[in-house]
Amino acid sequence: MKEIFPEIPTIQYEGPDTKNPMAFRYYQADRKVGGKTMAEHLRFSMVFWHTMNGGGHDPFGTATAVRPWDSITDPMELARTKTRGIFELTTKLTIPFFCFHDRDVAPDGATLREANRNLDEIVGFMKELMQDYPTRLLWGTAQLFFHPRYMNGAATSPDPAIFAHAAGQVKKAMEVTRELGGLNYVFWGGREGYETMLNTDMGRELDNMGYFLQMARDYGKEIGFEGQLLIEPKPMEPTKHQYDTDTAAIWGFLQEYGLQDDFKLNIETNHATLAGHTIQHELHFARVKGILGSVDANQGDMLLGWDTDQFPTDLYVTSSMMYEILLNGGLHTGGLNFDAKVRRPSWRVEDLAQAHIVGMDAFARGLIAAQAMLEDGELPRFVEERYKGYRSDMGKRIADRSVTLADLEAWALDRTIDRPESGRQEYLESVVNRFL
Ligand code: XUL
Ligand code: CO
Repeated sequence: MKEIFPEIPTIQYEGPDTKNPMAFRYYQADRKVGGKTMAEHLRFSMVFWHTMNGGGHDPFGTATAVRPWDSITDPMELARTKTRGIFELTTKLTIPFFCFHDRDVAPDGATLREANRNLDEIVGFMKELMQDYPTRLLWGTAQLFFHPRYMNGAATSPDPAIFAHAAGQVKKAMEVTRELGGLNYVFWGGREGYETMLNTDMGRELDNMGYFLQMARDYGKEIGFEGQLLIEPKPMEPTKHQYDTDTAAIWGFLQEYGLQDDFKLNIETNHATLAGHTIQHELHFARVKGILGSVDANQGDMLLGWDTDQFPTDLYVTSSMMYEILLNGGLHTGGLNFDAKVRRPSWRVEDLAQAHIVGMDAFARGLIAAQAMLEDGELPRFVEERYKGYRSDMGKRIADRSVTLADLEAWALDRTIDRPESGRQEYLESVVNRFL
């Protein structure tokens, strides 16, 4: 078969001193870190939408990227070529997984039936490619935000015809994800939110979204989909306010609609920062609640207030992420999915490969650093020690939930209480820097 990306070689590990931009400096798939290989820890994934479809468009300009399929005009031939492209590129980069939205792999249709027919053809082709390439499906999802019908959301649209269309679309997307052996299925409410309170019945919209997800959960069970269902938080963009704002908001939503046993979260770095959190905050919250499912790995620009979806290169951030992931016992069925796009001026195919390489190396270094922090033990010990009061005396009784306000008042009435131990943040930051 003729290569689609002849300019991209199979990427190999050459070590930290290499000057070769088409080699890994830190990512060594079979290197063991704390008992598991890097490949087992990191479970990288490539996205179809940015990597195959992204052209570098922005609100001020058309595509800048030069791609091998630029001269293809037939939509199905184009879809097949890009599909072959993602299998080839993941394999050359030794990325084991990919992710897609239904409408970014196959052309839409005038009706749902027509769109399903296009999707079936591409899914059949993906199944053939899976025989020749090692690439597997991390997750599938339905794209419920591009077509004008979804301008007010899908499950939260004021129009029931649109709710129904979206439900049919999700049903099909779940079926093909199962057919392809997908390990997870993602719900990101593209426009599940509102632009103005003046025209919005928020209570109804939230209830509809809860019902929509209950139906999807039940249908997954009905068809024997064994993958993990994931919701992806994002506070804004494209709508002004999105209901799946952050991990804490989704945690509450899952409880209210009885979804807490069936859903986990797909947490994205740039979405965390848009919500005013660090990604470590989001991963930590999900971890302690038992709902850390998977990660969309990218980074934003701290000077820009939108979802820039840059490739992750910040070692301080990747270390903090891997720290939480190690404490979570790994990502299980999830992965580190590069939901990231190259910058508009990075128009070459080589830039696509190099963007993934730097991202993979950044997480390999983050993993090494996080494992070293945990083995050293000073950081976890500090936290353990900070709460030691809850292991004895009055603290233990509070921890055992065996006191009343009156008991505590009696205990506190005649004691002089000054201040707790120093938090020592600056010192702890110096400990982190020892490992970077
Ligand atoms: C959008 C985003 C989506 C989801 C999948 O910001 O992250 O691409 O990951 O729908
Ligand atoms: Co994402």
